[in-house]
Amino acid sequence: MSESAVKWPSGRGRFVTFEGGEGTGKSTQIKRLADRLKAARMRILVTREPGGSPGAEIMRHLVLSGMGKLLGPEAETLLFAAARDDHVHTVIQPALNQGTWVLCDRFADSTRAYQGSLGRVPAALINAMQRVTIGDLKPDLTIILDLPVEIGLQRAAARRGSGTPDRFEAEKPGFHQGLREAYLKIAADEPARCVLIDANSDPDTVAGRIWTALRDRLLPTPASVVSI
Ligand code: T5A
Repeated sequence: MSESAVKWPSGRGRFVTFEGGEGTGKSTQIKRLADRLKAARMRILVTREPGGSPGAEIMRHLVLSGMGKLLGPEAETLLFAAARDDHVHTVIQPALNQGTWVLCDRFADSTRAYQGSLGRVPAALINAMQRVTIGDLKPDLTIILDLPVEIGLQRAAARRGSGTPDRFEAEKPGFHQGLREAYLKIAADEPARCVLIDANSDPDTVAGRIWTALRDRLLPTPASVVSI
């Protein structure tokens, strides 16, 4: 089905998040999806976490430089939460209210996977922070890109070149394997919201899988198709 044959839902925008381990191709695929949706004359906002608003970008620098790690897992999680609070209230929610579709590179599942499953921050604390930062806001669709850890890390290293690995890229291979498993569990626990995408193919093939998932999940009825 071409984009021109689709009657896109109107009203509030849709919130689509991309998740996965390091180097799984989130940024690459968000850009491709945004280009395709823009070609269909959709209003699209591409954003990211940590970051996405001026205040949250400052927090991004703190956590990715490793300064947050020095404070311990709970405090580091609070930094991510503070960044998310600003991002949700100043950028994501207003855009959705105006009918813009928001494509976000990482969101609350990253906190569950990185800080919850691997950092051992208690779920009760993460849930409490989530109530404050995002309230009832939930992604309409979460694309989880799945890739063997060694391939993701190779891709991330190739992209980085001679640059220094950030705070999470520098973690040991066991951390990244645990991360992959945490995401597989999130996908299995919430199948209505999450789609697991095999990211171990060329970018065009992965983009095709994502497009199919988006079409099936967010344009589910034949009534969405306009004859041309
Ligand atoms: N974090 C974040 C938390 O701990 N808690 C939180 O709550 C949040 C929100 C953010 C870090 O913060 C942590 C998680 C992260 O460690 P980041 O710099 O934003 O860090 O980086 P990541 O989100 O991890 O993303 P990456 O930059 O590692 O990679 P992407 O976006 O998944 O991958 P991408 O698209 O940049 O691709 C990587 C390389 O692979 C190539 C690309 O060209 C690029 O060179 N590539 C492919 N090559 C072959 N085949 C394909 N299909 C390819 N797709 C892409």
